[in-house]
Amino acid sequence: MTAPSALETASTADVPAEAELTDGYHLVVDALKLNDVDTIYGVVGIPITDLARLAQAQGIRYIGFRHESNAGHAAAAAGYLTKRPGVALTVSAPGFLNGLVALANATTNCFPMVQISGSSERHLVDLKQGDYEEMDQLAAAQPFVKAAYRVSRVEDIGRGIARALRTAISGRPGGVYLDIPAAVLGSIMDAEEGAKTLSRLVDPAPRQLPAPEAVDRAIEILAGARRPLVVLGKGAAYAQADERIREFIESTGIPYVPMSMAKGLLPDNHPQSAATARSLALRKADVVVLLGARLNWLLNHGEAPQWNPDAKFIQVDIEPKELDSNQPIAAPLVGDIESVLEVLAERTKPGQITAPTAWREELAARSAQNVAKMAERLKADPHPMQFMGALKAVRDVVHERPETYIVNEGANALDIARNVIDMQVPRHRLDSGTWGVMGIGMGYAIAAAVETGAPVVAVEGDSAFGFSGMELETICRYKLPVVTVIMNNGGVYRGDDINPLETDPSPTTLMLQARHDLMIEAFGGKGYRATTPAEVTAALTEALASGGPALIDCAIDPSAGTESGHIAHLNPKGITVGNITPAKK
Ligand code: ADP
Ligand code: TZD
Ligand code: MG
Repeated sequence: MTAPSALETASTADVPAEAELTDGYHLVVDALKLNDVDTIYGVVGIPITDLARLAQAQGIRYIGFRHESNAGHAAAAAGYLTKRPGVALTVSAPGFLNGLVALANATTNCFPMVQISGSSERHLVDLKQGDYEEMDQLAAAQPFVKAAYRVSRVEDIGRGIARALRTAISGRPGGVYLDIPAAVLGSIMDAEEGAKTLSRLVDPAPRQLPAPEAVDRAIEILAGARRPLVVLGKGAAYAQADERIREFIESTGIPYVPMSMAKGLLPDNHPQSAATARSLALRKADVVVLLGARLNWLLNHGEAPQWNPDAKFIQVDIEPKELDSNQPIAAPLVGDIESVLEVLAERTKPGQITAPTAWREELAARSAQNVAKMAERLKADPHPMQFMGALKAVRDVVHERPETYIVNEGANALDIARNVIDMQVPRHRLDSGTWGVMGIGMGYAIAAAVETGAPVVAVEGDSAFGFSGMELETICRYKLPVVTVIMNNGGVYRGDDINPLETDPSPTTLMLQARHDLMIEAFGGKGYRATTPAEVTAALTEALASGGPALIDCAIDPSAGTESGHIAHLNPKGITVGNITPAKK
């Protein structure tokens, strides 16, 4: 006997025979449309295949992936780029779990995202009777997300979706899990009654204004600063308060340091950017304004010696719990960045906050020195090709096309690209983020292309690329303008590590001779192999001009790169074991 399908088990008992009917599938799609969800990223299977079909038939764009993590990462990036929750759709148990990595990562990055997953029969799951893809998904999701909800009755679908979207987008954005059991999708109800259960969110992410006295406290501290500094984080980019931020920075003259995804909020060549004098700026600043940036590991927790131990922090954040997490916050400003800066501008007297010239000049002088040093390094063109040479070529090509989105992951491939490739417009750089996660590459690239229609260049370490490489097929299937550029140094960090026993390749070794360019050709995309910066330039120029899917495999010196890139200090020390050959420095 085969198991009854969700539709066969659907209850129609309460519905009069002549009434027009609807079902859970339709109500989910209607609720999403009513709330302006126009794209779903997912992988189909029982019990959500018909949900994806119906969504597509009703005009929601459905992007089908090869693995749920990548679909989830795409939804997260869509949320970040559009300031509306990205939606991922997964099947029960394993599909759900594959997607959960991305949902947890979205939560960590404060990106608004909803993962909707089908789930198995509740009564079988709860008694652990061994259903197909059995799992208590609601409980499993709970520790990793901003919130997790389950819809248990067809008449609650509208409420469940509204609640999930609202939770993802309001306050500090994050990942929300919404569990919809198969039986609920297959349940039937009167169409008119069903329509009444749906609602459109009013003001999904309300503005949050700071208290005037909190703003005055911050103004007073800033007015007395001798070496003020602003740190722009990805929360500032997400806030889409670009004009306000520019006005605040430029009217006060305060130097700023952008975190990686805040690059481009103001163009990287802005005279007040202290990105190229970062260590000096952090070490000496006496008053620091954190604008949508957490004092986490990426900012050394605000601790000496990287920071001035006497620095006072002013933190602008929408999440009150964030304050004092690492350092005492002298002036907490809880609210959304747009509103906080608006009130701050209103309450600041003309000329009250001005960055002293001596400080600006000190940073500018250091910047000039560092830029000159970098220019020297970029000029060198050794063979075999180094990261710098390949990435300078990428930089120069995309500089001509500032509308290009940059996606970036890897270790050295990430750290060096972040420094070399300057950004000119806000929210055009997407990277490994707060967790430093590998695997976001193709998902983020697909979302950037789908959501904006603009060209995307994904700069990938060869290891990093492997986590989502099969999505090249997705990129080709949807004919997306994504050019993947692989920094192929034949390994995790480096390609020249040795296993002293000479039995197997070392733990960090990958195939240096791998031809990633041939992979994309299998799906009809255009592959290039580049062994010199000039070849990178030619390939990328041609690929971007074509507007179609392409991949450039860059042959990088296997001895280029350092273990763990710029975060080697995070490796636990232990005792150095003499007979193990570490990666050469
Ligand atoms: P980065 O990694 O770039 O330093 P983080 O992800 O650590 O940035 O910090 C982003 C911060 O921005 C989070 O603490 C989040 O609560 C906050 N945030 C997100 N959106 C807003 C907003 N609209 N207004 C104020 N703060 C925001
Ligand atoms: N798994 C996941 C999901 N995230 C991770 N960050 C890692 C593993 C560990 N890891 C890093 O932190 S960077 C990296 C791994 C596997 C890959 C580095 O190699 P690469 O870059 O080829 O991508 P470079 O240019 O060779 O340094
Ligand atoms: Mg590598």
